[in-house]
Amino acid sequence: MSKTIFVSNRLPVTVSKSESGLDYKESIGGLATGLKNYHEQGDTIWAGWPGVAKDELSEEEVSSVASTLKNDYKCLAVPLTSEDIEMYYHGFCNETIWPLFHYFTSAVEYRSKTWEAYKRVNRTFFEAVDPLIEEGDTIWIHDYQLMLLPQMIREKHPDVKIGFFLHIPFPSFEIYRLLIWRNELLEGLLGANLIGFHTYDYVRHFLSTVRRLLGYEHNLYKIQFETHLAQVDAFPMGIDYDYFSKSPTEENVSQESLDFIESTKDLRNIISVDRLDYTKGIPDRIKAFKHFLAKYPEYHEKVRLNLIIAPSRVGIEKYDNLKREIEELVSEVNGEYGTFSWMPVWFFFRTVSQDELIAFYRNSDVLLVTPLRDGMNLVAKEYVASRTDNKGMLVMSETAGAASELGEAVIVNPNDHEAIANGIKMALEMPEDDKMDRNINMHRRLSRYNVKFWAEEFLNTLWSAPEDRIPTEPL
Ligand code: ADQ
Repeated sequence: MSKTIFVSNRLPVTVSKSESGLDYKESIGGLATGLKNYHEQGDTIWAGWPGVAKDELSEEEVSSVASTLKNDYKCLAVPLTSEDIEMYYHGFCNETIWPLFHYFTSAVEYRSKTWEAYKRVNRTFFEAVDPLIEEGDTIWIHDYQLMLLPQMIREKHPDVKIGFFLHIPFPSFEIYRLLIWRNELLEGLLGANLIGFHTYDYVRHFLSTVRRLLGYEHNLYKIQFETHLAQVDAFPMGIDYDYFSKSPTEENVSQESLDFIESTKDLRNIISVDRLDYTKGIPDRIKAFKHFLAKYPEYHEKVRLNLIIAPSRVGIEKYDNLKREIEELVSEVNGEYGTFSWMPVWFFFRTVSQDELIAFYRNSDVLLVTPLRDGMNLVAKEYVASRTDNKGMLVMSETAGAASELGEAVIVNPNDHEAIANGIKMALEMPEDDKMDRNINMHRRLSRYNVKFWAEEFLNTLWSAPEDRIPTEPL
């Protein structure tokens, strides 16, 4: 019987090693939730790196991790060394692809050593999944860490269905062309039968890049590549709407959070939730909030910005510097505008549970999410879904993929502090019936196009993707 193999850099479960032994923690978050149903019920296996380097484990531990993941989680551990993680993940993935695809061209490092590591680790993933692949199987590969894998699999297994989904933006041709290894990555992707992006803009960018760099035209989003057709389309990722729109059970929310929420009841609350990343536009957001306080003094002592930022890529200089910059900006605003009884910005540097997040979302009048670039941005969708009373308002930047689906939000340019300040005011002062209308429309869309819909749409399209040549004259 045919099976489905999911492949992503990380598994839906993270293994860590402490003095008390090996610990297994299930990941929450979009991808794990979206594929959960398929993974639990179907004939599936999920391949990825378990989160702990091979050389940090004894031989016994390596085999114990492999068998626990296989038997208890239906996962295949792809063993990576600390050197792999350093050169491939921290190196090529996060110093080259991540900044380039988010339009941070001056931050991009072009190092042939990390490129070699990227190729080597994609090959390691191939060697790990290769023995599992049988005729009739489906393979769904995720994200920018594994862009060479589709073609590697295609070469050895020309008849299996291969899907690829990119979770980050695909940049315009003028940006993408800067990459030294641009053709290799495109050819790697074109090994897939179906290549999915969050938005039609990314689809357009990809198609025009393929045409201009490789000379392949598309016919109705289908590209004839070597002996197969690669279909390209947009699949905007949704959220687990039912989860976010249900009431959190009080026992899942810590007393500390409940007390904090209670203490802000008399204020208008603005919330921001992000992973620490320079693409998320956090410093500009704080500066814009400062501008809001300068421009609208009637809001002094009445409003608060709560920043909840999850630690990410810890120990990397750029990220450590960003944290420091945020801390300095927060104290600057608080020093300048705070009073003995009011602190305008609260900064929490931690990951909170999903139920706590829902409790924070529900207590907030505004979600301020202003990434400079973001493939989608699920936080925006989670906030709207959580405020089932339709009394919140989303202020979001136009450069997040989610902006093309949530047009009823207050949409701003994330570099324009004046526009963000005015957007905050507009959201805080929006008449209730206007807010209600906008939110109802967004709820309708989010509940229908949820994460399960996303996964089903992608897989159904992959299963029905045509395999043969396009039956037309050459273009
Ligand atoms: P991310 O860059 O991680 O994802 P996002 O889509 O916002 O960005 O997802 C973040 C997830 O982490 C959300 O589910 C959010 O609730 C959670 N989260 C963030 N901060 C948190 C905190 N402090 N505590 C707890 N949870 C927190 C990448 C791309 C995005 C794309 C997704 C999915 O960069 O553009 O939307 O993949 O494809």
